[in-house]
Amino acid sequence: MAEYKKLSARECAEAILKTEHPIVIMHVRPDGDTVGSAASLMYIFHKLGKAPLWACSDPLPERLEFLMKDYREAYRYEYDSSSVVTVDIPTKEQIGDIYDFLPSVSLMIDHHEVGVPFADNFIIPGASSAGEVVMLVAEELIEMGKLKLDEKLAYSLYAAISSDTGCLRYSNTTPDTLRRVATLVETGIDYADINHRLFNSKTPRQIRAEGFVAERINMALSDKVAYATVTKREREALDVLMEHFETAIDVVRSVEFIDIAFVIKETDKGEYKASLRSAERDVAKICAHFGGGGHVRAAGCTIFARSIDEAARKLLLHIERTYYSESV
Ligand SMILES: [Mn+2]
Repeated sequence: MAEYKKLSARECAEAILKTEHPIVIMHVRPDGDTVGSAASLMYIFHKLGKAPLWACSDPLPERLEFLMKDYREAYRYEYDSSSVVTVDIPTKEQIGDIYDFLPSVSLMIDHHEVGVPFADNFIIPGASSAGEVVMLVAEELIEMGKLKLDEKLAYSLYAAISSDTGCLRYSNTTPDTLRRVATLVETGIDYADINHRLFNSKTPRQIRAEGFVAERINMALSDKVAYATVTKREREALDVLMEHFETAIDVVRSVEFIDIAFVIKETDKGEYKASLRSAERDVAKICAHFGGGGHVRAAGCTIFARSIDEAARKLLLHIERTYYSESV
């Protein structure tokens, strides 16, 4: 097994200065953190006189396109001559289908607690967001006199941090996060507009997906768990895509007094993908049992089962065994 170097913020900044022809990679099913962080890196590379490109295995959701509009996506034929930098990606599987076409990864920047490094890396496990980790690197470049924090950089960094902290509401928001955000806000960014785009502004299909899930909330394990399931057929009947269900988990998690919320969706390939959230329990641990992962409070996994109901039963059973067995 190859040994990868753990870099300090300064070493990561130096690696970025040395990178020629960077291609910035976002994770599958891109969220606001990976896109905002990638946009920040694109901006940094531009300012350093490089000509960065970006790539992602999945299309960017419409609501996040505004973050990347000034930057160019790589064509496949450009991959080979590029240095690969990944952001917000804990394992190479999370790179998705394009992994096979990319040259070996030269640098990874991340914040996941659990992962399998696949390149020299700068990882701050438990940091609020990849955006905050990118900001640490930006701070080094600023100190080295190579970069200035201006409104445009602050805009995408703020978007990344705000996205993964649920608008600075979740427990991953530390005093340091807030101090960094204060620095970003001082540049004059319209943070209210960013938050509106990230959290309040939804497409009609996204709202339809949320409404569908809201009507199908089930309670289990003495009302400590709330969940909903969506089959491929139900999704098609609603004329919505997987990506439109991204925020549906927030509807389920808003049920009062619960410990854990989850949504299981059947993909086009007939796999059962679960998203879990909790304010109290370690759901990354639950997901790890099924070969998935994520964060303590927000994680996901794919459950092997013959039907979506069986997938839900398997997940409930494992949650029960892990957290509620004494009370049953
Ligand atoms: Mn993230």
